[in-house]
Amino acid sequence: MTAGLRERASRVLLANWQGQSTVPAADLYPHQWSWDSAFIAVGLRHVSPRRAQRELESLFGAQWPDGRVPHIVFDRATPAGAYFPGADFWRSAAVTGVRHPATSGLVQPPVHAIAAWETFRADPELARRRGFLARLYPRLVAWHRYLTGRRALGTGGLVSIVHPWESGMDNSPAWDGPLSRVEPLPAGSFRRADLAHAVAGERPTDTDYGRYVRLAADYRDHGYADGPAIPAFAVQDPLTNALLAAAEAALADIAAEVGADPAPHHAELKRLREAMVEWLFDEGDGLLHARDVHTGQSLRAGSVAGLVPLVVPGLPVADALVRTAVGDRFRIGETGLPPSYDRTDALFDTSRYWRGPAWFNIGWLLWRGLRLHGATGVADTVRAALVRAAARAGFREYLDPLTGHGRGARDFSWSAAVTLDLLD
Ligand code: 2M8
Repeated sequence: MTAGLRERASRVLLANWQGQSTVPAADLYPHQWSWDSAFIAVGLRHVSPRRAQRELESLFGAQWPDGRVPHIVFDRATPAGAYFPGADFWRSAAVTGVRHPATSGLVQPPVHAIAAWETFRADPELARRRGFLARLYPRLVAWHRYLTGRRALGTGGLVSIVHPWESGMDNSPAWDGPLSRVEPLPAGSFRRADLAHAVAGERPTDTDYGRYVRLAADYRDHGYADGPAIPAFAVQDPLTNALLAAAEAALADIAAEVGADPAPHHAELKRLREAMVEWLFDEGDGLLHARDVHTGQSLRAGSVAGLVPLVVPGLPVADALVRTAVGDRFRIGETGLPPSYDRTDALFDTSRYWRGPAWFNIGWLLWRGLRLHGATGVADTVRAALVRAAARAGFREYLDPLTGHGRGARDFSWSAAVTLDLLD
């Protein structure tokens, strides 16, 4: 079964490869996405280390002069109406001066340095010959500097995201509170393309979209400037900050490999780790919660994002997070499929996107984090459950966390990619 699964996963990645990068899913997401590409590289390195390197290189080829790595890099060959909001909505060239590739102006969680290091490790000789890390390192540094410099909007020195799309967990119930302050654009004022390829009950609502588009248009109309005014939606997200901290650890390894000084990256890891624990960790709850930059309030919610800090080396509250992961709210030790939201909460929904379904990339992150902190038994359960789900349901975008039934897009790239990595 495992041999066949590896083969099937590779075929998905080969089919979704566009020549320089990989689409998350052929119809629903026909361009390159930032954090998808990182997870894809982690899997692709087992199929073709060269392609995995190119995946990341093409993404960073679209990096903005200010260091931001855009969340979507648009494929010129794809018809304009295939995805909304498309290149004509974002108008990136007005800010970057670069017409091709056109990109969005938002970002996604910074998992790239981790992917770059894993990609390097798959074939160090090839990577050295191609100057893979030597070329990528300064770009990764600029990317992290953009986040810690331009996006340190609230107190405590943590990075803020300014749109739910930046969290990667678009319609998480954690965002319901801050989003309720945003007046949605009327549904008729734009045309969603996602519903042509997906079940409406498994996607964000029209009201969600009205708010997403309003926030994105406002950010664009302010020239994608990060200040002095703080956007209507601005939160310090535990997943984004945790991945940045873990990525700084990877950047220290990369720095050592390319002959640069790893010390600043270790220092940055320590700083972010301390700030996360101080500002986002809730001891009573055993979880990290996002913090609203406008109110300074903790957005208490049962998002699995609050467990992702397990990926951070040396996290002092790791034991508490492991207890929460195996407790009633997530039950990861029994099912192995981490729900994206607290299964005991009234807002938990087994089918609607980031409001409950289990996702392969999050499972992969928790698998790594659990192993890092010595919870190998739970990590093994997660690994086995994800592999079993992929074998039964195929490489679906997400899964019903209670039954393992597939939901969302089929032949979804990061599901195939992390399965390949888990099988290795
Ligand atoms: C989903 O987000 C996009 C917007 O960026 C969408 O719904 O159109 C999310 O699941 C996000 O995490 C993911 O990167 C993207 C592509 O797979 O799809």
